[in-house]
Amino acid sequence: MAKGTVTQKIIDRHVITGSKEAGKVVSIKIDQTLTQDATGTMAYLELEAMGVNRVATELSASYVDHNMMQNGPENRNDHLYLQSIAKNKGVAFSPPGNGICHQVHLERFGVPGKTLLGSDSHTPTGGGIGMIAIGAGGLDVALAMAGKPFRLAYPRVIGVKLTGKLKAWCAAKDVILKLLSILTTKGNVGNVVEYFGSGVATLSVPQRATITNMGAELGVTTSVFPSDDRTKQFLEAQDRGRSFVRIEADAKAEYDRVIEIDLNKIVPMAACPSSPDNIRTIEELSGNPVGQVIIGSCTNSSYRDLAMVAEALKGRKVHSSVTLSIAPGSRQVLEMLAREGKLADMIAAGARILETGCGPCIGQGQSPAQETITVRTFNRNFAGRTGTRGDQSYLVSPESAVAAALTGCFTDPRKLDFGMPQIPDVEKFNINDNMIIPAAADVNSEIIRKPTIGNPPVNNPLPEKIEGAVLIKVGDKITTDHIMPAGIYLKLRSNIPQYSRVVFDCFTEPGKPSFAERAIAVRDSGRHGIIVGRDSYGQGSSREHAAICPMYLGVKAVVALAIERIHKANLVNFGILPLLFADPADYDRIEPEDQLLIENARRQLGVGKPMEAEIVKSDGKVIPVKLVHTLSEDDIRIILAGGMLNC
Ligand code: MIC
Ligand code: SF4
Repeated sequence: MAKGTVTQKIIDRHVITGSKEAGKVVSIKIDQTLTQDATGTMAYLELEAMGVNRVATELSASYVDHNMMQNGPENRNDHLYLQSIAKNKGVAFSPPGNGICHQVHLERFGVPGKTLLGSDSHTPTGGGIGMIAIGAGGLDVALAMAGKPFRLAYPRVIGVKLTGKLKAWCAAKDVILKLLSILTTKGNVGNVVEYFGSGVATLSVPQRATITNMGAELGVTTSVFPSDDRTKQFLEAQDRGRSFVRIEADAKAEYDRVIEIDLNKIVPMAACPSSPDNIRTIEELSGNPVGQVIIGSCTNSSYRDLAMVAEALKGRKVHSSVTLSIAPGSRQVLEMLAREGKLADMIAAGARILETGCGPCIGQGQSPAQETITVRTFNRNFAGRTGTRGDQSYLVSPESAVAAALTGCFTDPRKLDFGMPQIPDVEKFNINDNMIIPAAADVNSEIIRKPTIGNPPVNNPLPEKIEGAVLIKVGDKITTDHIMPAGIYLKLRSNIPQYSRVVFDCFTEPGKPSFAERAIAVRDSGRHGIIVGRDSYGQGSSREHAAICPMYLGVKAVVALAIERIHKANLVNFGILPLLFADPADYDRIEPEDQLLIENARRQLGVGKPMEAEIVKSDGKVIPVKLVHTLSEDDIRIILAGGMLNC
């Protein structure tokens, strides 16, 4: 078992209940929370439903960065609600235009050694300054704001030993792509990735934050770097030197597993369609024509990244067969680029400058043409996430992205005919917090709630007999983007009845009833919906809508071979049973439209207890199956009640 790690030092100081043994459930105190608008509206509605007057954390911040297209009134209605509820409950508010939650939080609020829970899966970005920063569903974040501890499996710690130093044009993004090629996106639940070794000091905070950010794609609980001199320098440059605390692993720290990465050997890489772990080198891809390049997202839109891009573009021209779009991660980044003339260099080279925010990363505009390659500095390339069906989305570093933008094809940036621009650590960032509304609870202030904002739906207690109908059977690595698409539907996040219509939209065949239509027919017949998944079901985002909307449609259980951490927690929170086939071969025995019957479901549900069920085929044949789960006593209590809002 790991010993003396940064992970344990921080978690142990926050444990409230439970035993500090890998895999055992512990509850920890949460110091800070963050929400973003696409998950935040529901989270604050849930907070209201809990009757909380004022948040109980050291700091809670609410960001608007996802839903900013304002196509119709929904987005702005959400913003007004979020701003007013922030004022009412004592939450700091970062309005649209101020930047992506993770980037702004790192710059202005994050504190080494603290715990941060965010209703966004890329919250681990905070691990770049030595926080234990965890992504969760909105309801868990609402509970943390209410002062309740957060429950998690005490983690195993994977130590990633970094040695050497990155060579020119080889980037922090390539380090995390390398790790994704080793660990892949599945099978890592319950682990924290912790970086150590002599290579750590060679990486700046923005580089570390790129690595911890995209660590989310590994499916781990979080990723963390020590808080050291580079962290101190970063915080001082943000005029927040007083927040610095040194946190380093013991010299003799032990890890549950060690992976060594020699930074000298890192080369430019890409995650190929349509999974962040489908890794190839840029050299292997070189020469393939590229139609679009986008630089931005919470992974790669820091001042360091965009200043490097600006200098590479300076005096050059974007290739005529490519469009290059750039979305700075925060207003701080944008303002600095503008003041230093770097923005002008980007514009002069032909870049299209986008608003600071998530934008194309979550399918808000800039969808690529069909059968063309899009190259992005983002962290996810799940099929269709760009807004184009059959998209070919490649994830790369800003270094490789700018090389593609200048040449019109995949080009190993080391082959460019100029040297990599060197961007030294910033000595003083441009500090301008004038858009942030600081936290000050005014419990009598008006909460603005326009008609597009509905109530969080409530569920019924778990029935004694689950008369399940298999609504869908899907394969491995189904992401929450498959379950609940974002893009043009993102604006429906505050309206569950409407958003529910597009559950599993990507699997709807033309002319055939949608998942929602089938689910409603089953629900109306008094039976229950069942989803069958395979390995690593529910990867990716923290969106609790991937549980709320199926729940609203009458789904009572997800049965799979493995279910990812955040999604499993969301299923529990909304009263859906996350079950696993005890015998993986049963996955092959069950088909869509089969019945899955679980008699005495309430009585059968116990910690570590398998459940007996029956598959009933359309010809009446009955196959007994054993279902297992990893539910704790608390989880079971919540599920029996029909979800957390009934507890
Ligand atoms: C994402 O990157 O998929 C998102 C959009 O930021 C999500 C949150 C959401 O769906 O609102 C995430 O990463 O958790
Ligand atoms: Fe926004 Fe993309 Fe980051 Fe999600 S991954 S928070 S959509 S920038």
